[in-house]
Amino acid sequence: MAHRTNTSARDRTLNDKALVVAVETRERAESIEAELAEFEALAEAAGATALQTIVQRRDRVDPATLVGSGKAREIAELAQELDARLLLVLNDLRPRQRKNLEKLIPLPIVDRTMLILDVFARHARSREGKLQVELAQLRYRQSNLIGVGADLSRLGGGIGTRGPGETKLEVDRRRIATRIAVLNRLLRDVRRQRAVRRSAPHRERLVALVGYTNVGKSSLLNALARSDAYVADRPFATLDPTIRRVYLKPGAYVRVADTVGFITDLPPDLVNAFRATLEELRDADLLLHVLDASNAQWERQSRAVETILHELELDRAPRLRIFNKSDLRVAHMPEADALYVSAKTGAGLDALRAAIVDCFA
Ligand SMILES: Nc1nc2c(ncn2[C@@H]2O[C@H](COP(=O)(O)OP(=O)(O)OP(=O)(O)O)[C@@H](O)[C@H]2O)c(=O)[nH]1
Ligand SMILES: [Mg+2]
Repeated sequence: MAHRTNTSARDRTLNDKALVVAVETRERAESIEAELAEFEALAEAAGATALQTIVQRRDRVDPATLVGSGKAREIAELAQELDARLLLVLNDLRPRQRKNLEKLIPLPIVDRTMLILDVFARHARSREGKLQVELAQLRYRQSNLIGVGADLSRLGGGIGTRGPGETKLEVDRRRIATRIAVLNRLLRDVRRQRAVRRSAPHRERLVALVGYTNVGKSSLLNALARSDAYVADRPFATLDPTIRRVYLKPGAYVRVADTVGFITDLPPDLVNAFRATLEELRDADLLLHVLDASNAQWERQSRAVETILHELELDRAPRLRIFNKSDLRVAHMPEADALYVSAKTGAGLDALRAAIVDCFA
């Protein structure tokens, strides 16, 4: 397995102490708790520790500084008191808001998109995955006018600066465009090679597991194929697609593809990164949309997945909805007639195999 080259940068960030800041507008009131919990899980997956979370309630975000400027000064003081090294902001930041906030709070500011990109940078394994993440990071910096030279040296290789290549830290704004062109060329080559491999004919049908991150897609693949794909209790454990052969009934096998998990408000540049990784999905004869039966937010997650499938024009393939982790939630089943399985205990897997057979009958 390939390893990231900048281990030292990763180790250094393990102790990144962060303040989490969010503005709760009225339309966000209902989901803010869940959004913050997910945001903190992302922070953790990126190697940061949330020291404290500051939520400001406002009718709308401040167009100049996101939070009110008084609040921003409070945050600056708190950051100093707690010796925070990083400001993690849940809301989307406009370039102007970022610039003004940076003036008031002398900390590197990392928004949700940068955090997600960072988790990806940290965990991408394949060459294509690494190239994609670096490209998405550079494009995001470019379009949000996030300083590179000065900012990066100030960040010192911490969260929000980590890229799959060490040299990335030295890349300055003028060279970003050149690097983007190089990455695009390299990606085209990698994809061309993969397209050749993919076009090899297969007799067996292709079934793809899709779903929100951390619902148990890889676990389910392992349970079905008796394999050992990587599983972890954190967002974005899987970044590279894996395909395994799965037995359905005597003489009948399918190929099952595991894919990268989805998340709400997936950054557009990452959708593009997904687009390539998820090419396998285009060939799928059936999508298994995996839901987490133990998660109170399963409906919100389900909607996010459906939206992304639609954006990627992947919503034409037949779909089966499957509630995983049924071992954790026996009393309160979200839908009476849905398929309930547990990758952990193996419950419902025979019914799932039969359902797949039916789809292809
Ligand atoms: N109790 C229980 N836990 C499960 C079950 N299936 C998966 N898990 C746990 O859920 C966590 C996430 O599992 P993964 O298989 O990595 O989930 P994933 O959907 O592949 O996640 P990403 O690749 O990050 O998108 C792990 O801690 C698993 O052990 C299940 O049926 N029951
Ligand atoms: Mg996975």
